[in-house]
Amino acid sequence: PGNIYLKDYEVPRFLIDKTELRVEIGDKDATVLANLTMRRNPASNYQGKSLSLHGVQLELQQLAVDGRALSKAEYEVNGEELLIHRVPDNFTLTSEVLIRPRENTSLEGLFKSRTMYCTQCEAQGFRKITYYLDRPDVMSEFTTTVVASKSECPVLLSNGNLHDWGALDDGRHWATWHDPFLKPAYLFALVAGDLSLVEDSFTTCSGRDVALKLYVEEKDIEKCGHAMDSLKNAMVWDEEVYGREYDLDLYMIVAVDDFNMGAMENKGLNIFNTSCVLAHPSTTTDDGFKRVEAVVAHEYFHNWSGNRVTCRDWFQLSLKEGFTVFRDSQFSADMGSATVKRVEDVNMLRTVQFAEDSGPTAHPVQPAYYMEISNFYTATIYEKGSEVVRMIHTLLGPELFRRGTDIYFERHDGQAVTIEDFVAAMADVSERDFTQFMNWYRQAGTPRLSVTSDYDPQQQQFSLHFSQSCPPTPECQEKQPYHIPVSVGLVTPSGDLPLDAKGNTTQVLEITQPEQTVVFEGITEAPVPSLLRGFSAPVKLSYPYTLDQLSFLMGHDSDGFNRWNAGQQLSIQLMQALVTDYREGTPLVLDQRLVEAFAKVLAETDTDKAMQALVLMLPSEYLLAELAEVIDVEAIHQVRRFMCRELGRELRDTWRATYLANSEKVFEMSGAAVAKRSLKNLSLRYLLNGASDDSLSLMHTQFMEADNMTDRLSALNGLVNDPREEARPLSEQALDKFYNDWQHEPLVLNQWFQTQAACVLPGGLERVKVLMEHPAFDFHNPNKVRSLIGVFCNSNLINFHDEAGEGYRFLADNVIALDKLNPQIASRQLTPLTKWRRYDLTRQALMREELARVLAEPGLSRDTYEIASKSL
Ligand code: HT7
Ligand code: ZN
Repeated sequence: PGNIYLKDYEVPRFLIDKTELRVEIGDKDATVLANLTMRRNPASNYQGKSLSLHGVQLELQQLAVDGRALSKAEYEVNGEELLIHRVPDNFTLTSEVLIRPRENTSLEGLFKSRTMYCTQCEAQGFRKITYYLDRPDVMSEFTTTVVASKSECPVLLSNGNLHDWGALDDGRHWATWHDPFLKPAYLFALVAGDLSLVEDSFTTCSGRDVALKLYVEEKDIEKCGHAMDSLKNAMVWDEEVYGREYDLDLYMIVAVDDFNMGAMENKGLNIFNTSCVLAHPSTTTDDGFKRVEAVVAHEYFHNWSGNRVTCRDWFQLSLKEGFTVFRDSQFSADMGSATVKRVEDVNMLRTVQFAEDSGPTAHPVQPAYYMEISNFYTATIYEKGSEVVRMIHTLLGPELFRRGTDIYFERHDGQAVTIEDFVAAMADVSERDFTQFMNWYRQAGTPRLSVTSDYDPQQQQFSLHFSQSCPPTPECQEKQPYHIPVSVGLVTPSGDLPLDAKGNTTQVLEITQPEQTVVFEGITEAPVPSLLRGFSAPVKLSYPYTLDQLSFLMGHDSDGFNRWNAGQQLSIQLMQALVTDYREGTPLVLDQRLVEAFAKVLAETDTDKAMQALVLMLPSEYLLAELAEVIDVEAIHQVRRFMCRELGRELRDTWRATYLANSEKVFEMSGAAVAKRSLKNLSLRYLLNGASDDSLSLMHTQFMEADNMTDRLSALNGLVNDPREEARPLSEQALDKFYNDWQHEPLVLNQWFQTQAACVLPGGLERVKVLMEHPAFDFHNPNKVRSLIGVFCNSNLINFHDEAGEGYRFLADNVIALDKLNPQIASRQLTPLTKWRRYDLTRQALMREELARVLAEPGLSRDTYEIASKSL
């Protein structure tokens, strides 16, 4: 397989004004009858007579142009293309194909999940349903008739509004749906199954009533309330913050168990992975609740950023995804704590996206080429894309940014456009030049920003010197400098210094040169600079902070994000020094400054408890790995354990007091209660890490008595990871009890698999292999694969990277097996092996060997081939 290049983009040669589909779902297979009203595209300079359509795994039964059946000589099927040799300028194309949803394990196109039939068409799944121009710049008006057995599939859904329905006399029934909005095929959806309904309604800002319908399996009917509330909150928020009103009379969400991603924003008919829509305190953790809120909002926001204004081609994927992630992060920040949300997002960006950006699959937010588009639903497109939009917001300020989005939506409503169109709207409202800023979209890699400072007491000047660079990435060796908004404050013991006549204490500096100095005048005492407040740009910042300066910022910075960040930098510096000690065989000693800093945070009474918990959480092993020159798995793991143990031991009484003070008798779902639970469970974990005598019984009691999944799972995690001999029977009992109590809840069993897959005690791989044989494990279900294989390989550093290389062999074997069933899931699972260059030479060789074995596999999918070949 070869690459597809952005520079080769051509407008479509033909357009499809109307798409009429009749999908008949039978016992064994389905037939799809398509009537396409087509015409030559006046904007194309193509003069030829032939028409090329996309189609994959379709069994063609009939083909006609303007009602005349075509003879075999008039068309040919070449691989994934149907070529009709001659078509008129305006015509109707009729085709009938046979497809096999029951055998479709790729979960792309039309497939069966448990008792229901459903579709996934983004990015190129529609071509598995019928022959079509399956590209986002071909937008059409869809009318869809779904036919299926009335007893097996009482519910028949598609996009838009229900137009007509009826019964056939053979036990089947039908429903016709019409979507008045033009849309590309990737937003098409169809569902047929036995589903129960939760209904609500929403009155839009202009007074229109919208019916809200959530379709789930009957057993899940009690778990829909949170998604429905989140949807209504998102609808109000988008009206208030972006002026966007919902446009159809109906908004439907369907929950399915087998789904490759989190959810899909099909027009008027979102399809969700059950894990991103169902929530109940007894089965779902607080983090799970937050995820449901965020994903429901994300898919809803796509109705404007993605559906009404869509992408011209898949190189523009971040136009809808980056922007929509930015919108959903603003929403989550408004629904809860903005600083907590920012910390969570930045943690994810630094561990996952920065690692991607420095590896073999690094790509720009607007890639210049790809082999398989499904591989480009990445942290770079989504999270870095969102950071780039956030920087525009920072540079323009909220009012101008809103004017920019208004202009963008107005100008391009009903169109398929580019990232350049989005930025042009921002440039027009602000009269700013975004030429250099476009480097954020076109260059891969994480820029480094080194900062030093000088203070001149005579001149009362404080200077900051900035030096930026960006390491080479596969597509670009020499990087152009970036336009970096750096939000800065100057902190002294008496508070932040005013930086302008208005008394503002934060200023956004615009760094555009490779080397640049900024001088602050009238500075009467030497401040500690608070740099990149709120993480104003996705860069790796370095400043020669002393440990004392970091402790000072932890206590004094007025920017909540930077108070947290100072604590993280303090821990990172100490951990990195201990990693060196560990490698050199020097006994490990914990710096008392960290203990003091932790004690101070624990003593605070006026801080948000969720924030307190985040400050007290040490950087993860994966963050330390990302920062290391060569990843020393053993040293990182042992040092982090050592720090957790020492902090647990030294502050034992405080952890216990904090645990007790934050334990509530009655469960509550408020923000404050969630924050309390996170601080309580963190305290319990430190008690356990410090091996306090009562920690096991506290943990066990919490597990047995918990009335919610957050507390129960937190205790289970603690027990399972406790290295003490006496913990083993308790942990085994707890795992058995958990399984027995929750065996009928697939989503809860995912957590059971995850907990065991992430267990850091020796023997991890053997445990995972045993679990793969467990009757509740299902290789066809992506959630199960992610929970067991994914968690073991991505979140269990010490066990996966065991130096014998068995973990690598296990992953390669599974990728090869998965590739035959579901290439999208297979290629994603391969990610940890692609990072081989970061490890020691022995591990490098073992990882490469496994990658090479995957690559040599005959019949490998384009998805897995792209990742394996680019990594080697
Ligand atoms: N826009 C959706 C992307 C998506 C997807 C992509 C590839 C394969 C399967 C998929 N399911 C959903 C999800 C979103 O970002 O909102
Ligand atoms: Zn999205």
